[in-house]
Amino acid sequence: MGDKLQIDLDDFMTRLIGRNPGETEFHQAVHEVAGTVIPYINENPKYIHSRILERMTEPDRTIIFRVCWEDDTGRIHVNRGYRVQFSNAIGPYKGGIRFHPSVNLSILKFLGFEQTFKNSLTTLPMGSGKGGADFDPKGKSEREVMRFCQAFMTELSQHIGPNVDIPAGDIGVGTREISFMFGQYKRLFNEFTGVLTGKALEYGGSLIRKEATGYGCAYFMEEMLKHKGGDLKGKVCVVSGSGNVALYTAEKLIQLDAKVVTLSDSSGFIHDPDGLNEEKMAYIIELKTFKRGRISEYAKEFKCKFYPDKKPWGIPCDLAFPCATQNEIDEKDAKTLVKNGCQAVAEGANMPTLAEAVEVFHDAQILYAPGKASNAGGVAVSGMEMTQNTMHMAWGQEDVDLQLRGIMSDIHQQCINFGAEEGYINYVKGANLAGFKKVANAMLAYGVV
Ligand code: NDP
Ligand code: 2IT
Repeated sequence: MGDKLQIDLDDFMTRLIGRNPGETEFHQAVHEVAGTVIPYINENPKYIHSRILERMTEPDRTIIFRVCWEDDTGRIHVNRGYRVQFSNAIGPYKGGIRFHPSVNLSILKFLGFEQTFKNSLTTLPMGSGKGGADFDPKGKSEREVMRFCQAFMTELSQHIGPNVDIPAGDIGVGTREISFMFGQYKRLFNEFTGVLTGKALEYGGSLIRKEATGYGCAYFMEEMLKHKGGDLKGKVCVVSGSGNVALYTAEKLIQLDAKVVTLSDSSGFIHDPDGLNEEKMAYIIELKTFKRGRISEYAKEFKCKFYPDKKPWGIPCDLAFPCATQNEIDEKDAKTLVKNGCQAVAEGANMPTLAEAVEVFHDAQILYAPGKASNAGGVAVSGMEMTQNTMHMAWGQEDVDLQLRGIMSDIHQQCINFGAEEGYINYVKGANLAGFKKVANAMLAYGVV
């Protein structure tokens, strides 16, 4: 064998960066996981000899394709489509599709890699994947979005299937886009199967899937506070984003008697010191989901302040919920949050907190839940959607919500089991180790494949 009996983090990262030049988001995601699992691997040499970490950081396969479509004026556009099938060690590839101009291979590899651990934590049998395109649905007509989705699915359909790879939504991909893609898959294959999740209720979607990531995020925060003897009642919450995850995080927080005072989009944030309520939520859900408007319109409607081109982390709060995108909390933001008395952070987005900012939270010993734990509710209910599709039946709302709560509580327990330190729960370490162990053991069982 001739291998050294220990893995060194710097050495491992140097080799990973050499093999994947320029993929900075992917490096960032791997570094976070490697930093916590390498000490564990070094205590368990079976994982070293079998090169588990090297294998886990190399996707099973990456598919990159051209997507050609015509806009309403007849102009032809060319976008780049991707599907990164990361790991099917514990189940078929599973993960979202992102349509955003910033999409590139690095971003999709970081998301696919994170998904491996997240899906493992859900307790359900799901492998990991992520896909998308550098297409911007913003400002496009319905028919343009439809034509793009059809063109995208025409190629993607060759590589997915209900037992192979089951995509879902992510940034820029909601029920509308999933519907167009499902329709195209059905047309191409003459098959009605659960090949996508996040479908509308009329054709095989699950109740609570739309709400699941946000609700799960609020439930996870509740679990963290409960473990320390606290609760959500009256807590001032700062939420970023105003998409699928942010809106339903806010909705559940309000239902659980917390006070949500901010939301944002890529043009800035609103601060509503009185807090959002049911009526304001109904307005903003309509504005964002159906009218596809801007968050600044909320400020006009409810006469509160809009801060253009700013992030909400300077607003004093008890709890923070980054729910927009990656790397939205830097070191300075983290210091501001801590200085202003923030007690806990639960990530609705994937990797919204830079490594230096995570260190600030850990140094201040505030509760900090990484997205792979706190936003796993979305993919968990996707897993339930797959089960319902296979059984040709639909579960009721309470049933799905109860299962979602149970899974979030289970993930929290796994974080405690693997992340408890002297007087502090290190949720990053807990989530990474618990997620790693299940996948690694499955890989060991398969031998060298
Ligand atoms: P949506 O497209 O529904 O909403 C995204 C929100 O984030 C919008 O308010 C958008 O503003 C804002 N945003 C996006 N990119 C940027 C940016 N570069 N800078 C500032 N704001 C930005 O996406 P989701 O709510 O589905 O996803 C949000 C996050 O949650 C992502 O990190 C995603 O990976 C993660 N996630 C999603 C899950 C799901 O089930 N959908 C599950 C688990 C995690 P604007 O409209 O102006 O672009
Ligand atoms: O990041 C994520 O977990 C998602 N975008 C949801 C994936 C899914 O398959 O439901």
